[in-house]
Amino acid sequence: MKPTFYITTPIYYPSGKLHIGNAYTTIFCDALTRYKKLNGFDTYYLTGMDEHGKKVETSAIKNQKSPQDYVDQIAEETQQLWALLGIQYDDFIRTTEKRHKTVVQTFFEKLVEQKDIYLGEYEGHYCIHCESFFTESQLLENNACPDCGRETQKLKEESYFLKLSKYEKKLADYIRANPDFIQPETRRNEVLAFIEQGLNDLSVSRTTFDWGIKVVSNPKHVVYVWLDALTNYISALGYGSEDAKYQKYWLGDEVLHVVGKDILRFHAIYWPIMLMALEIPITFKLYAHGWYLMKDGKMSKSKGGAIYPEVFVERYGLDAFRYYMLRELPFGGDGLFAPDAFLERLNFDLANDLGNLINRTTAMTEQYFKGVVHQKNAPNDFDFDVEKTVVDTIAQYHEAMDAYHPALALAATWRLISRLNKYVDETTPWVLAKADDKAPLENAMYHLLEGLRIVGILLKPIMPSTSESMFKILNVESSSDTFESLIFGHKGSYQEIQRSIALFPRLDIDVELKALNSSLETPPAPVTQPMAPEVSIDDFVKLDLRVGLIKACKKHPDADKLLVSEVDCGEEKTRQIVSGIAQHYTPEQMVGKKVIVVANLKPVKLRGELSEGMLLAGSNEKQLEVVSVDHLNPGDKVK
Ligand code: ME8
Repeated sequence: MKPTFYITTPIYYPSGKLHIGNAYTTIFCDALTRYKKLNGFDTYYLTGMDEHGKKVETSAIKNQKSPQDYVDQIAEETQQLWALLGIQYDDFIRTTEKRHKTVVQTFFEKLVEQKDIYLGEYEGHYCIHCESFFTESQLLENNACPDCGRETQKLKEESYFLKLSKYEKKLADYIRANPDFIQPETRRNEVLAFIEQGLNDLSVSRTTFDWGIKVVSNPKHVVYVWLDALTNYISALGYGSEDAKYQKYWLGDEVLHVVGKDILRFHAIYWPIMLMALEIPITFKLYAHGWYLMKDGKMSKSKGGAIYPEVFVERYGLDAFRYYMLRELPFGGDGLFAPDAFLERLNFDLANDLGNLINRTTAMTEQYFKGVVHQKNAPNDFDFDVEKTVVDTIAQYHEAMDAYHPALALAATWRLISRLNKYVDETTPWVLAKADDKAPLENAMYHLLEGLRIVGILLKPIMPSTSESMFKILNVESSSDTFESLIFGHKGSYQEIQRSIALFPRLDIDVELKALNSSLETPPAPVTQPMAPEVSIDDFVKLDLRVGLIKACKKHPDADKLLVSEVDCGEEKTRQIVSGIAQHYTPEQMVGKKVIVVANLKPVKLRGELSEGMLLAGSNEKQLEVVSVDHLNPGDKVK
């Protein structure tokens, strides 16, 4: 039976469009999954969305959508992005799915029953962005969040607590006894130091909003979004119901959670303690990677000002982007994502080193041997070193990939590529071609072709379509493109080599930099902007649009961005409509306006206030304007 490998990304918040930082984690996991598969593992790759919590609710309101519609849209866009990036995941879990909610509710009740979760009261500063409470002493100046620097809100609420303190010693012992549980080691030390300061019990429910999973025995509480989210790693495997996947993969051979350094504590402390309390085996290892930074600092989904993958993939191809992403970030550390460095890597590593080697080798094979080359016993002084470099590279590559370190695996592969380029200069095939005896020339060409075949195999997990093109050009049959065939000399001869088209054309850096900078400066389209799919007139007439007169308007008691209006739509009673326009209009400016109302929209509660319809408004990056009319009367139909 094949050994199993279960790998997970964090589940992403749909608080905005996903950027290259999120793409990094997902490509990283994709490359490791492909590697393990090629290495004979039965793999299972899970990713998904973390769809509950105040932050998501706030983003939905900003986009004038119900939370469910909003998360549905982002989940779809995210899956489109993963398709664009060639991500081969096996499951995409969304925390709003029933299969997930049931498991979270069962866990919560079990922990309440066994008194690992108890009811108390919480007073503290809450950061909506990080979905975390902080004590006064943890805050930065002006009550700012110590993790993200945003303003926190003071909250006091009844809350359930998870008894972290009860498990703190057991967890520290576990981490010490399992040195490879948290990687890299610096992160492990950070976690141990944090535990040694003593763990406060964790507030694990909220009563101030309701976009979350309800606590069954006390439904005015929703489960804290992190407790909810962490459970995805086993709810997706059918834990507690049809659990064949749980048995196979969670209790299997290798389980890896890949996370960014900012969410280490949640995965290294809360998650294992939850599992300990639930008596579920801790089978996973945790790898915390660093961050891609921009020249002016951190990237943020909700604040905007991030870099998005689409520009790079569309202009330079997917493999160039995957290569850069996995090559540039050091193990566990941060790295800079800079367009000029990206372009230089494309020119040096891909066009010069790899592209040139392929072009030179195939052109010479065609010119000297009409595309047919056999292994020849006509050694030269440089063969041994090339063959040794192949063996060393393969070993270093496996070692690096097994240690979850694709950047090192790529560095090793590029050492082989450089060695092969040097071999061309050393053997000077164009000089050998002048001799009558063609065996030494054929031997040199064979070394280059075999070297390229090996490079093609090593690139499979990271640059899958490049290796596919290389195999087409070199006419490598499928039995010679596997990990088992990573042996110099495995393929005895080459036939019908195609002269390659340039896989990675050399770029004019100045021209590209200008083009890139201008497309990066264009702010990304807000999620509501792309043109929606075509609808028929039958769909359109389903909307009942009416003129509404704003009779009264006030600020929402619990949300700075919302106004609550009383609107006369020509009916017996006025309607209450909540709109996300408070940053653009005062309540006084709204009263007396005749607006356009979507009158047959299903009522929803927005932060506890009923909203029976929606006002039409147009907006761009800078402003928002409510659509209004002058001469029509309340209740008039708009078509
Ligand atoms: O944290 N470079 O979701 P999220 C590299 N929902 N990685 C980055 C990055 C950057 N610039 N910016 C963000 C959450 N990330 C939770 C997870 S899991 C049970 C719940 C990484 O969408 C970040 O480190 O805010 C994290 O690992 C991931 O993107 C998701 O972030």
